[in-house]
Amino acid sequence: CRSLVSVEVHLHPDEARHALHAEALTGLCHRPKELSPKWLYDERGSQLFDDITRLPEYYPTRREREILLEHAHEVARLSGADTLIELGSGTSEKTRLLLGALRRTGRLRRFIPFDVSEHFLRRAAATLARDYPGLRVHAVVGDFERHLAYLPREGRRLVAFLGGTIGNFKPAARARFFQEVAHSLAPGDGLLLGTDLIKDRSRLFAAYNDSAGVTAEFNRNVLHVLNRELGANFDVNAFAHLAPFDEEQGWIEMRLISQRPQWVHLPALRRSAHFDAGEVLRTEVSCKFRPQQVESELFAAGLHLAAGWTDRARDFALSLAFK
Ligand code: AVJ
Repeated sequence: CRSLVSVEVHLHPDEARHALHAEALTGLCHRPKELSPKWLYDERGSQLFDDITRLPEYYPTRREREILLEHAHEVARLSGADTLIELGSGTSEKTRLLLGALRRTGRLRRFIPFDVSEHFLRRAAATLARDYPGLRVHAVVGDFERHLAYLPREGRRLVAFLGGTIGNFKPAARARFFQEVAHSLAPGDGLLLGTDLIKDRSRLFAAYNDSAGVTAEFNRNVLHVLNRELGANFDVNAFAHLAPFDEEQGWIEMRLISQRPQWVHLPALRRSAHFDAGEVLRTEVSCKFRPQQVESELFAAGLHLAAGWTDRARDFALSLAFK
């Protein structure tokens, strides 16, 4: 029998390495020094993030699952979709809630996981094809900031962007991203968006500064990535983790703080970077939203909110919008 799994690659490993070089170069010259959060997710980083999702303080994953458990069937019904596209498919359990609900409408035909990691995609695609007989799984390897135009065009599509990952975009990049999603959708296609909501500051803080120190390990792991990929010599233990909430920007900001003055050598970039004592390297922003803000930002991109749900604690929101 013919396999129902296929893989399409738009982002090759050498290209990803080149992007890391370029971004590290600009980011380490930037004031404050800054790195893109996508470099947090090598194999160990992905494992650490998985551990984070089970921490008592880290509520977003549980809240989003709670919303999906309760409302996936409405999402499926309202979307009328036969094709589920998942951007950044790091969430196979939530994927299954959506696939199950779509299958029960009797329309589901295709699942298109879209992710930067070919290795991860191949594994996930094979498992899902096995567990959903008849489902065509077409994995697309790409960067959702650059390759959305390559998304397959056939079928009535529902694009899911879950987990609050949209929070990693700063406002300008977020507006660009919504516009690109809108551009790649046809009338009737939908976007299902997960956003973390503004809440009590102490709970926000605790979620990103957990007492077991897993988030700190996750954050510092990016220095291991730079050591390996750029031949750098970061002294990982000379950087402390802190993730405060920036009231003005409305985002949690993950920082690595140099504990002493130090030089770091980056042979692959042919340069060295100096860190003052107390100097900050920003590794991620994670924006927190008001529900009204999500609706108006989607609207500005030409996407119309059809329904929105939150969990009982109003910690997290799922929004369903159509073009
Ligand atoms: C995967 C981007 C949604 O912002 O909450 C978790 C990543 N960073 N703890 C988030 C993260 C620190 C997470 N996202």
